[in-house]
Amino acid sequence: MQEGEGFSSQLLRRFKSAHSVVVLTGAGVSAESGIPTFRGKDGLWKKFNPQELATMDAFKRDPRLVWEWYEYRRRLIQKAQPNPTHYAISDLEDKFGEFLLVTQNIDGLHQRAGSRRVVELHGNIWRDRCLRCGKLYDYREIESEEFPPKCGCGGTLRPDVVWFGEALPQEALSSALGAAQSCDLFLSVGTSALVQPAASLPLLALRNGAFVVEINPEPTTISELVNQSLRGKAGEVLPNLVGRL
Ligand code: BJW
Ligand code: ZN
Repeated sequence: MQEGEGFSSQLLRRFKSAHSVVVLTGAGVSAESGIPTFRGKDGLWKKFNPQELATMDAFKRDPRLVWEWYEYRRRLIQKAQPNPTHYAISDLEDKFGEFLLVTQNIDGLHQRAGSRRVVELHGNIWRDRCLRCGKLYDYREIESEEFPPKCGCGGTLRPDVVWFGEALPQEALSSALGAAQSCDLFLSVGTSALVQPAASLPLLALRNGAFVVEINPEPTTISELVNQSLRGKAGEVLPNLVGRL
């Protein structure tokens, strides 16, 4: 286990020789931008019950409540700026022949930091989808005066994010699975690795011979399984590591 400056020579060697790299990110990456994580001591879900808010059943039962929760989170995200971790990941992209950023985050901060090859596993909070016809809307272009807003077809709009019990976007998931299977270096940053199927990606990479590195201030379900678990805040560890490459 290394922190800050003290990266092992094996770790640096693996990074320097890697050709194909996958980075998986979770809410911890945006924590240093002021966006609360889901679980953990300051997690969103200490205050809000996910079963009441992040499921289709909840939305059917009380769409206004769920919309208000997303409106609250959009306000938080709108005020937030990408942090040094987002920029370090964007810099990493240029250093390798093959690179894929797989994010569970719905906040769009990676793209704002310049990342281009990004797969969003759990959707994006700035997009809405009609429950009736499936039409996608940029949140900022919604003209409906109703709340919750309606599509031109009369259907109710929902945030285009993935709730519990829902399938992940097929193309995003298959790109992520393919990249995890064929990469030689896999970096898991700021995720508790509790939510499936994203949580299986580092293990899939490991099984296929990749060197797997985790960055997290707390131990997670995969810490004991990966090749190196770097215990620290992503914003302190990752820019430092990228600066050494
Ligand atoms: C730092 C830091 C710093 C802090 N630096 N780090 C039993 C077994 C297996 C699976 C299941 C099961 N029961 C149910 C399931 C399935 C379920 C699941 O996995 N549940 C588990 C909780 C058990 N999964 C699903 O339902 C998925 N769909 C599915 O399985 O479909 C099957 C299907 C197939 C075909 C047809 C139909 C269905 C969907 C999962 C969707 C998850 N959605 C959410 C909400 C998105 C929208 C929204 O934001 O509102 O996604 S849940 C929430 O968790 C969100 C996140 O993306 C996701 C992951 O959380 P993440 O990112 O790891 O955050 P945290 O808070 O957990 O962790 C933060 C970490 O950061 C911590 O470790 C901190 O220490 C660390 N940290 N500061 C670095 N500065
Ligand atoms: Zn519609």
